[in-house]
Amino acid sequence: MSRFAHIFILTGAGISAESGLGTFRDTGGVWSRFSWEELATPQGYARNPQRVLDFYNARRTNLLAASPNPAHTALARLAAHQAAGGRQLTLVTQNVDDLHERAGSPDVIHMHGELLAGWCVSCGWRGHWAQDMPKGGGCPACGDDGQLRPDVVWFGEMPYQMDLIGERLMLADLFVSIGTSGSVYPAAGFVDEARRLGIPRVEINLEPSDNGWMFDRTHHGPASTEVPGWVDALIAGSW
Ligand code: BJW
Repeated sequence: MSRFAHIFILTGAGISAESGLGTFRDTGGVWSRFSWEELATPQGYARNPQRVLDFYNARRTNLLAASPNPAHTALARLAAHQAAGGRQLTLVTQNVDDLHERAGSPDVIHMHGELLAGWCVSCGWRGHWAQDMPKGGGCPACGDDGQLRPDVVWFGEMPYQMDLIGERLMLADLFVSIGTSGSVYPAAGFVDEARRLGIPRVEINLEPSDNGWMFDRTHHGPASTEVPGWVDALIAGSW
């Protein structure tokens, strides 16, 4: 049985890499092929909405064809184990995909938004959006006057649910980071906050991340094998 009352897990693009969704900063990653300034900032969207919508329409199509891998499934199993023992697991993801939910994880906190959600910059409507996003119109609330954008968090925008995330981190007794380079703030600062709070810290990543030295324990390798192995060990009473 897990010895932890409240496990806080932060995931990044690396956990979905083996599901066929690209990471951002690895060799051949999304930001080596596309300009983040043009595609992931409000200024880039204002300059050329169609270019941004095309980029996210293609990524939405890829996501709909992808499936959760054993790392997603293992975290859902761990959440069920924690709940069965009256303990807690907070899962915060930087990913805009829905693979944690499809694997069965409950209450996922998407701090960088969701690819399968739209936001009308004209009237403020937000909701589920699984098809291509058109330029001009298309908003279910304000119709032709609307202009939809993906409900994702771009550079310079405030990540979602930061107050809730801060509260959950304060209550945690284990911090785990999986598949993130640790280079985008504020998520990159969570491990330092956990360190300040005296919470034990585990990193699972293909290779040491930018802030890998801040972790007490590290597991280096592909998430699809490292995460299930670590979950088995945790449930057996280790960490
Ligand atoms: C595997 C694997 C396998 C591979 N198995 N592992 C200067 C200093 C400090 C901060 C700033 C600064 N200048 C600007 C800032 C702020 C800025 C920022 O941090 N910039 C940095 C780049 C410097 N941050 C922001 O603007 C954020 N907002 C903000 O700060 O508001 C103010 C605020 C302050 C304080 C509190 C609250 C608010 C917003 C950031 C928004 C990021 N948006 C994106 C795009 C989302 C939509 C989309 O998907 O298109 O989010 S960018 C992109 O990066 C995406 C990701 O969620 C995010 C993090 O990437 P991630 O997940 O770490 O991926 P990678 O590719 O970097 O790493 C993958 C890892 O996996 C690697 O380590 C691999 O080794 C590993 N891996 N295969 C296991 N099989």
